[in-house]
Amino acid sequence: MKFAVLTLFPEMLETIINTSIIGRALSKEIISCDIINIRDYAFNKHHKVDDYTYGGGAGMLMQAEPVYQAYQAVKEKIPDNKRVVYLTPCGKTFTQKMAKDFSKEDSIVFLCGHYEGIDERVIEDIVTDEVSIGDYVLTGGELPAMIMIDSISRLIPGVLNNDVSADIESFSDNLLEYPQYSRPYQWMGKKVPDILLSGDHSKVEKWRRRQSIIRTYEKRPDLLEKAELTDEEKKMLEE
Ligand code: 6GU
Repeated sequence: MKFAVLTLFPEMLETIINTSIIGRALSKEIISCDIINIRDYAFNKHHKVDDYTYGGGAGMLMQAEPVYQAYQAVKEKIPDNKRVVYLTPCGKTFTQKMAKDFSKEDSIVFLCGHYEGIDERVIEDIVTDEVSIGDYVLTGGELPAMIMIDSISRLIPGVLNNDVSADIESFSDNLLEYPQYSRPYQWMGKKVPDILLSGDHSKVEKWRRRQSIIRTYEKRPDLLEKAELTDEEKKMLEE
């Protein structure tokens, strides 16, 4: 997977590319991440990238031309790129299903807006997907881009240590993950549920599934509507 990020604040992206699992995936070259400073493509005297909005109103807008030129530079490096994601509160809310779909692409370009946004004409010209990460307002698209890179990367084979775990966790089946325990067996007077020590793998799996369903019912009942439950499991919740 090749990621590219068009931004006015390239230093914001450093935390994700230098750290932990994503940093390791980059050094293993399973993924790559090219950070492009849009200001480097403002070919005017003061590298100006923003201006007032036509029609008036508070704040500055990112101008079309530097964004367009920055994207042309990306296209030279990734000529077959198909997805340009503009991070905006006006976009479709990001979900695990979207992360899974994006993880099948060969490359994704992220466009991060700042100030009051970006001139609509360049959005119409280059953007294929508008994505939001939730119903609240941030100062720019960099954190949302990092969130998308993180959640997409962990679905790419080889990024996580164990290939199986990416898909069995919360949300892939619209259920929250079951509780987990490590040593010691007893901590602050609380013991690990005995079934987890029984060595009976099928009993453990049944217990975990039940815990997932109960948790989802208690913490995120909205998710349960989309979960596929057996008749027996539905009956359990009615009791
Ligand atoms: Cl993608 N951008 C900004 N600026 N704010 C947001 C967002 C994106 N998603 C939620 N809030």
